[in-house]
Amino acid sequence: MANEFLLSKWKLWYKSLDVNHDGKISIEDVVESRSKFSDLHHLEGAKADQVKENFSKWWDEFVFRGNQGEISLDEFIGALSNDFVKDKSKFKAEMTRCFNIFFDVIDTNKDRSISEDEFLIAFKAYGHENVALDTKFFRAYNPKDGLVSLREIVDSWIDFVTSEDSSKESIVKKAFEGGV
Ligand SMILES: [Ca+2]
Ligand SMILES: [Ca+2]
Repeated sequence: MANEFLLSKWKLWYKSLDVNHDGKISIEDVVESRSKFSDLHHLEGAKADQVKENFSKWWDEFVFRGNQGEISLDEFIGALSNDFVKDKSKFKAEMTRCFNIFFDVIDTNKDRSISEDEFLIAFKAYGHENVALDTKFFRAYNPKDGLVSLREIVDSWIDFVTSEDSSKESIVKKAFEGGV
């Protein structure tokens, strides 16, 4: 069993993926996030199709985890718990892949860093509409010249979903608890 600290972060993660705020994660959240993301980036044609495919694949593999088009909080926590308990280093490797892929999509100009614009668009697309809170979240990474390296952001998320060490400050946890 994962400790309370990690369980509480998985709950925050689940909530953060409920794009349409109806209390559960379903295919509707996938559809809404990918279409908002494409709209906000003004993507059309092949580029929009690519994003659609990337988003769907990511949700299927890392969120639905074998469930069909809907996953409850209990199922989500149960699936993460299982994998975590079975093999922690494999779980960490899987979560590394998860956020490498996620932020690779968010980094639309492919400069291996995340700008405030890219960050705000991503969070808006995922239903986090409070721009002031999203901006505060981004700035907690102490951007240099307006940019945060992909590595730093990805590492903060891997830590968020895998670390049982409650003594370490988590930018992601703090942001979600602050209402992002
Ligand atoms: Ca939902
Ligand atoms: Ca970028």
